[in-house]
Amino acid sequence: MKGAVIGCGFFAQNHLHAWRDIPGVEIVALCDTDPVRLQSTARAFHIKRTYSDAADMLAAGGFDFVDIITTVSTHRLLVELAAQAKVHIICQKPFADTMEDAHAMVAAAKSANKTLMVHENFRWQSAVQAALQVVKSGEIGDPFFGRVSFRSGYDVFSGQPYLAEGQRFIIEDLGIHLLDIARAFLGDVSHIAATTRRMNPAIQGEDVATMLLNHENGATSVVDCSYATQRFPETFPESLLEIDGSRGTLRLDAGYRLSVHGVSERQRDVSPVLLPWAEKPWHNIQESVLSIQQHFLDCVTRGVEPQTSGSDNLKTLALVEAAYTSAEKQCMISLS
Ligand code: NAD
Ligand code: 89V
Repeated sequence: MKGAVIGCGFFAQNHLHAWRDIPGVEIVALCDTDPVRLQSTARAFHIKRTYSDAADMLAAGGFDFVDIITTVSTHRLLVELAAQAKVHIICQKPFADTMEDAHAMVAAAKSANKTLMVHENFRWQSAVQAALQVVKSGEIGDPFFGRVSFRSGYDVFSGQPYLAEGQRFIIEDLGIHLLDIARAFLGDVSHIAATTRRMNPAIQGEDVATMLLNHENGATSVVDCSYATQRFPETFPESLLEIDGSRGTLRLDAGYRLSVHGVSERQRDVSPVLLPWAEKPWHNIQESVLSIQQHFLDCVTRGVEPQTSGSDNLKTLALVEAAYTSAEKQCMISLS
């Protein structure tokens, strides 16, 4: 399978390392509007075809899929161009700025009869997958409560300066991952209520959010995130989990410690592997990039819908929108 990449910035380096690790896939073309990033990435990954215009690259073709690793405002245009070029598409989160754009992208891929997956990688972290396996095995019974928590004081702004500039920050950038994890454990959501706060005066958007979710199956979850939490040891970028079921409980605590109190009581270390190109503390996220890209290729090859397809991601994106509305209006929002 041959692929092309649009966007050679901060996070694209992880995608490119991961593509190189997956047997049977080759990235044959690169595109970035920034010539310096384009050429340095092409040199680092030995990619010969380079383009400053995505339309030119897609017109030239010669690949089966495109990986879009640009920031959100460009996604709709690039996804629609890729759909017109009849290639499969994997697109970074946040998928869209508006629900209208998200629906348009899903429709474009559908009419081209091509796979469209959102690169929603947090559920693919190995520690989260280990916890999901316990719940799916039925060992803790019917889950009725969940907590997904990410609290950190890590400086994300030096690597990703745009995160400090938007009117929206933590729900749109990070909460979106945690809402997707809550959906993976407890299913779709009927109502959400949220509060937000900005603690860091140097940024524009909110850096603290607390969300309460009613799931369609009757379960409740709390999804809380903060980049204003000075803690020791620092847990970036770990998502901590609590799941209570009718027959037991599960905890994913700091330091990747998974505790299960079900049929038996046990604790195990579910730390991610440190891939040769990865570095701590990002190795958790970097490993999940490899896993989600492998999932994308498996689904394209088998012709099945990926877990976080464009159409599935509409539900996560709707939660993000509803969380902001709830925080602004100070009320619970129905998703129906
Ligand atoms: P970045 O700004 O460092 O890189 C984006 C690159 O895209 C830049 O080099 C820019 O020149 C290029 N670009 C922009 N518009 C373009 C266009 N029309 N055609 C070609 N190139 C274009 O951003 P980043 O930090 O790499 O983030 C990219 C995306 O990845 C964001 O949506 C971000 O939310 C997401 N991200 C996801 C994770 C994760 O774990 N899933 C982590 C970090 C970032
Ligand atoms: O995963 C992300 O989207 C990143 C970070 C972990 C910093 O929030 O932007």
